[in-house]
Amino acid sequence: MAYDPKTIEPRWQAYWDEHSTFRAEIDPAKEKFYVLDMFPYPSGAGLHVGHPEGYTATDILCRYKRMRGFNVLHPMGWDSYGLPAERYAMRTGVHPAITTKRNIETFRGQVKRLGFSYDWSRELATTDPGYVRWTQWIFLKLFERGLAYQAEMAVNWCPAQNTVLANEEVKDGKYVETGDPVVRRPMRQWMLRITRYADRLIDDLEELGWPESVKAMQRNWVGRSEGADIDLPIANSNHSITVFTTRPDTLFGATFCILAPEHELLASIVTSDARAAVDTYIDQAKALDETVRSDTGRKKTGVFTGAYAINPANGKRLPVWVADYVLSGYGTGAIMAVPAHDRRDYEFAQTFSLPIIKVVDDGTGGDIADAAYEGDGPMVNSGFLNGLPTAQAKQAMLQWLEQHGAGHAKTTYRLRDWLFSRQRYWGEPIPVLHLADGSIVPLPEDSLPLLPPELDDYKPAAGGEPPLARAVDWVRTTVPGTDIAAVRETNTMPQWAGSSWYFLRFLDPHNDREFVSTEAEKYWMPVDVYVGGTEQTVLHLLYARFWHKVLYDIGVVSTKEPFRKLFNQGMVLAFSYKDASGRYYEPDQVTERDGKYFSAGEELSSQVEKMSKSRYNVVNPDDVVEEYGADSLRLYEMFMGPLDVAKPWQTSGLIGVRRFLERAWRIVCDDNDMLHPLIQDASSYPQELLRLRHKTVRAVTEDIEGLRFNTGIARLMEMANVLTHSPVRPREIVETFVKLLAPFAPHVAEELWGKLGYDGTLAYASWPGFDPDLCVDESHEYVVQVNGKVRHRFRGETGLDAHGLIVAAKAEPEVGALLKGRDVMKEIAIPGRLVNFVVRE
Ligand code: ANZ
Repeated sequence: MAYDPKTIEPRWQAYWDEHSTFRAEIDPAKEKFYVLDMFPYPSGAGLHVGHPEGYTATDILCRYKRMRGFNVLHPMGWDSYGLPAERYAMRTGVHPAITTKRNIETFRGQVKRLGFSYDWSRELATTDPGYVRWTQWIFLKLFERGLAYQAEMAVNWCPAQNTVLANEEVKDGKYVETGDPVVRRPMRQWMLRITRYADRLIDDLEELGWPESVKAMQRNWVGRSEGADIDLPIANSNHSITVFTTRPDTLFGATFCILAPEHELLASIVTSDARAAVDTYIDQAKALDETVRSDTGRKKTGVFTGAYAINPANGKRLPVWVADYVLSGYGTGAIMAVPAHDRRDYEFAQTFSLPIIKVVDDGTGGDIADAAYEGDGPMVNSGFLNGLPTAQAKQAMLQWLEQHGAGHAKTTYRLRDWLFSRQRYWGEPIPVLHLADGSIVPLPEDSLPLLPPELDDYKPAAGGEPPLARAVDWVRTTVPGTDIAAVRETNTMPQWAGSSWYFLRFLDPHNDREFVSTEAEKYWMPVDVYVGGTEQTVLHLLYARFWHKVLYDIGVVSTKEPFRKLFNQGMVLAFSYKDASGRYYEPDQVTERDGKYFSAGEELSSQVEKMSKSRYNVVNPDDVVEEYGADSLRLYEMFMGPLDVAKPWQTSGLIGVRRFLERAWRIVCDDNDMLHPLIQDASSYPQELLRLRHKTVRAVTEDIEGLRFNTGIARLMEMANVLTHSPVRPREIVETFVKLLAPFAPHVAEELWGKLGYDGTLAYASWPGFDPDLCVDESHEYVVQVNGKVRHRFRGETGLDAHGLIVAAKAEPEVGALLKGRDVMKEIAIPGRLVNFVVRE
């Protein structure tokens, strides 16, 4: 008989279930705390040890907060629309709803076996009809407000998958999931006007407790640039080109202009001599991907159009070129080139021997630029701007442009509207009807949800017709309440839709009148802590914040931002083994000798990589639970290292945490699993133990608050070691230890709580406090002298160094009074003994 997770863990999980221990109810008398995990896509592969990393972290925080008296909301659900279920259906004919249901059951079972304190009464899946209804409702609200519209768009079309892809699904001209080539092609699409929220998506980041790096990624994605649109007339024509620049101050330094190859004015301004060369160039450029075109390392190419633009500031003629590094989708698709102060323009000018005129003083003197100087400085060679610093020169030029009708201030964004339609089966149908006259009728709210129709064949049709178009009887319908013929929209929403608002549905998951009650929303929002991986979070956060702001504008949510604090967990990696040819080996084919790895005599290299089936390095949490128990898995997930860094899984580490739990068990129970004799009388505790108790409580409390779980566990291990070897076991200290352990390893803690004589769960037992005076190590008496005379004595931490001792002495109010208004010339500290302040007499 001893610590036996196999019997305790299922028992406590059943207890929590039966007693709804973690059910959260609105309670205005209590302070709320909403902790959210990024909910998983329930893939066929099941849970991966990466998932419980974040889930354990949030669970520790939740269990701790409950013990501190907070009303904690901690829900879990499933992001269950998505392409893998649809692909599986194409291969096997099994309906995605069936696969999804099966996968959710697997996931739920796996998650439950880890003992997380979720309020399972709030479980939801984005594919639930009751959920789809409100996702579609949000779409109707977007449509009503003009935030959803149709457009003929050049889209990323993947011929192999017969589908359109979002920009973020395409990298280097390939579909990131499959590697299939992607081409550009115009098609009718649904778009969401996220660009209208660009400023708020940047400005409202200010108030958030997010990692600076994540905020920076949000800012970059929106990409706000403040500058000007400037009009340059084309010589001998009545055309003019408008350029966008962030540096209107440098207008006097413009020596040529460039149009993007797609620019519509090209056809009208190119001279007949230049036409052939320009056309050839345009054809070449069209074949190139934008990421290639904007690669700064690429050699600059371009062709002169034969046309000249007039610089409005000084009347100079600027040759107009066409070059592919100017993109058609950004700004106006045309630039004024200032080679002295823009690196790309500099290279271009060098390549084609175009003039370079310095207009910002870089402080080196001289007029020749050997490289583009992109910094600020006083203006030179710039007429009325001369001598002005950059910021003022920008203002002065803007004013001049407006007065002369030659331009105006302009803010440009990198953000594009959100391409919101997909030609897929397993997604929320877009809830609108098309009439014969081309008009669009939104479905009435009370007809929602509109679920995808039954189909036998889920493949998109060639040419991009969505699979839903095959359900002819479903497509052909009438406008509800009338006999006007209509056809349904056959595009579906992207997977991002369901995950853009699930944190709101968790607040009131069974409400069938409104998507969240005002009472629940007001009480629970915002999410206090949101934890998830870094992959794909830039867009998820952007989309969720956008929808949230729209909902805020319609008055159904009361906070501008949904997630107050955000934390990204690092990836769980694993060792893999491969031979010189790159072939991977399963771990049980590998043997280790002297730190080297072999398989059948051949030496293998070992590396730490992302887990994947093909590398044979995936760890299944079920196996770990089976062998070591859920509490060990939880502890190990947290003990591997700081939460936010990537770290390799090492099964040997599990043995260590399992031993720690056995030791914890033995602190409370004897060999017969009976409670050890504990001493009750606090006055007979050894001081050392008492101090250890207070120090550990403080450290563990601070570590949990700061999400530094690895160091918190290390403190618990130290405490366990001392208690194990201690000849006496004071009850209060042992109970404190069990409480501190509870958030990390809840099953064993519950069991030990019972052994200590308590009934029921310790989930709401009060978190132990600490006395700061007892958190210092053994204290020691120090002497304070002023000019060599003893003036004060105080108790401080043992072993302070000279600096620490001076700081501690000055912190004494009496010392403050002694030194007040006096000129301290020297501070002399003798560690272990005294501080002498030498003051002017
Ligand atoms: C003149 C100039 C002078 C510029 C100078 C920069 C430095 P961000 O900050 O990324 O918004 N630009 C404008 N439209 C472009 C397009 N469609 N394709 C490629 N480049 C474009 O960059 C704005 C700057 O990028 C603009 O300011 C313009 O070059 C260029 F000393 O205009 B600048």
